Amino acid sequence: MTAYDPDNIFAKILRGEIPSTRVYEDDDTLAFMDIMPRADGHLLVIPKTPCRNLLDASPAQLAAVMATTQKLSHAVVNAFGADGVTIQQFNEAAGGQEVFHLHFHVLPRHADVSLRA
Ligand code: DGP
Repeated sequence: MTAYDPDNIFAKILRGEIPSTRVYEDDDTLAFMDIMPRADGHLLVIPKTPCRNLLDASPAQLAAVMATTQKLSHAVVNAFGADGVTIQQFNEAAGGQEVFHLHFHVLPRHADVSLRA
């Protein structure tokens, strides 16, 4: 697998080198709003430590990111009055990944409302 690139966009967001709308942070994870939201409240959860994607992740990184993903899923259901949540996660270009720092999409969902393209 290609090595982790410390100059990927989310690494720059972590270092504060480019702006983002941060919504949650703890010792191990950061969450911020997706710049191209496919649903109102679409956010991204990432580990603070370098990790290219699921195929490169340690059990500890996955545990931390999933715990935050669950916490923020509850938060968006409450904040947006959502009926459900879709979690998306892509690995390598062939798997649809565009930014090569592990991230989980949290997409609040309402009944009968499709995700935007
Ligand atoms: P993917 O790797 O396929 O999961 O797509 C990357 C996602 O990251 C996509 O939904 C758009 C989002 N994104 C890309 N660049 C930026 C950025 O500079 N800031 C923020 N907040 N989100 C970004």
